[in-house]
Amino acid sequence: MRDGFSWGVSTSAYQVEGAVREDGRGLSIWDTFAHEPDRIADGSTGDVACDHYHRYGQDVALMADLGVSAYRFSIAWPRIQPTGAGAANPAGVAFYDRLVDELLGRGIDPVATLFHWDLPQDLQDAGGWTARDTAYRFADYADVLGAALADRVRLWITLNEPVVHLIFGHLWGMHAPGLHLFEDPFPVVHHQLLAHGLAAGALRGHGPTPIGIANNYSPAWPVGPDGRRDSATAADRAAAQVYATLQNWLFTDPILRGEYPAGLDAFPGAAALETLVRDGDLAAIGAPLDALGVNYYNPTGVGAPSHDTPLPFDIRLVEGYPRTYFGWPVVPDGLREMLVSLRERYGAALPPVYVTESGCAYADVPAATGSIVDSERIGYLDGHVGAVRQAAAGGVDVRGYFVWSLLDNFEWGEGFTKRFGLVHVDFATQVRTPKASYAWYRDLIAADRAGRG
Ligand code: IFM
Repeated sequence: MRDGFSWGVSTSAYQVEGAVREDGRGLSIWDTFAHEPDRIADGSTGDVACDHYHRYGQDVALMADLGVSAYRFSIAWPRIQPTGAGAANPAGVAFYDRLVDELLGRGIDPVATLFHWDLPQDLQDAGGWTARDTAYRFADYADVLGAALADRVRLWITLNEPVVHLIFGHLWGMHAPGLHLFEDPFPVVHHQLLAHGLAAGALRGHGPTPIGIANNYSPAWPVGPDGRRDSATAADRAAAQVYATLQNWLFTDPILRGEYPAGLDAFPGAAALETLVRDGDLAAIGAPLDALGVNYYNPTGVGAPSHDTPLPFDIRLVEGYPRTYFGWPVVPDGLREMLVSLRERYGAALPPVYVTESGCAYADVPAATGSIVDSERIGYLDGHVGAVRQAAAGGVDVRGYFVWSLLDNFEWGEGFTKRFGLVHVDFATQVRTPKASYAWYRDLIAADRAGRG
């Protein structure tokens, strides 16, 4: 990445690309899942999404006008290897070649995520992340990408939010692949981590491009049944610690400390790690990393389990804060708190941090004039940029901030009902309309650049 602070925007392949049956792309678990009845709130799929596959030139122009210095996108594994193994599909690689060249031509650093949840369906049919072989397949895929793009990508992100893929995809079944592995989740944990480690090793063979991983981090706040912190009991506080272990440390300790966190015996199936972890795994997973991606949206309210649940905690709504259209509490200081917690836990082992996702969903209904005045989003982003500045002033080495998202897009199980973009997308016409927050972010970036001289 270039020197100085990176201002960016983020998207992911299945959420924006569309063109799911073009140029030899194979099926992913999200193609399968979204086409099943009752999986997606509005019955939509990512078949077309924002049609970014065809309109990427227009979208990069929007980024250039915004003034961002970096764009974080993800690569659809089934475009590169339609079945998740074997030779690269040249037409799939060519799309990312074109995208990367377009970005560089506009002075924007390409930040490429290798996996943002769209596993090739054939790999899922062979066990998906429950199978150790998927980690080896991922390393081969990384090797293909390294050979094709390492000369131009400025930062690699191996996995996006493995903890969300675990919880939503493999425990609660609300995301693809729709599983409920409450009794035996640790193969999905360890094989994702191993995939990260092996892929990082493969990418290193293609040159010095920095490598990181992005997780979803959230301060675990003990709250009582009324959602208030001051009514939390000792049992709620203990449950919050267990939750923090799952959400924040499970996928980070092995990478930055070379070991799994203490306290995993609170979770069913943790004993399986004894056989899952083979010689050399932790060394591969814990190899030095160049960057940590922090995706932050809100703190999580946690209480002691109050009903029959396979998990050792209850998730509770945090009360006392405004909420986004998603119902998530707006707590900018939670981002500062999380960044400081990471620095305190990992000390010198914490690599430079990039806030790789920060954003919010609001209704964003266009006015009669067509304009979209998303003042709440501006307030949200302003608060979170402020939190980053405070964390940096407090000594956390934060090198970038990426808004989720450039465009309104396919929000997984919520379909198109939740809009996160700085740019409004009319999904019937594909017309893009920058919102007021786009102009606000453009001005912020310009002012920051001017200030830095
Ligand atoms: O849209 C998602 C993204 O894919 C991963 N992080 C959270 C975002 C908002 O839910």
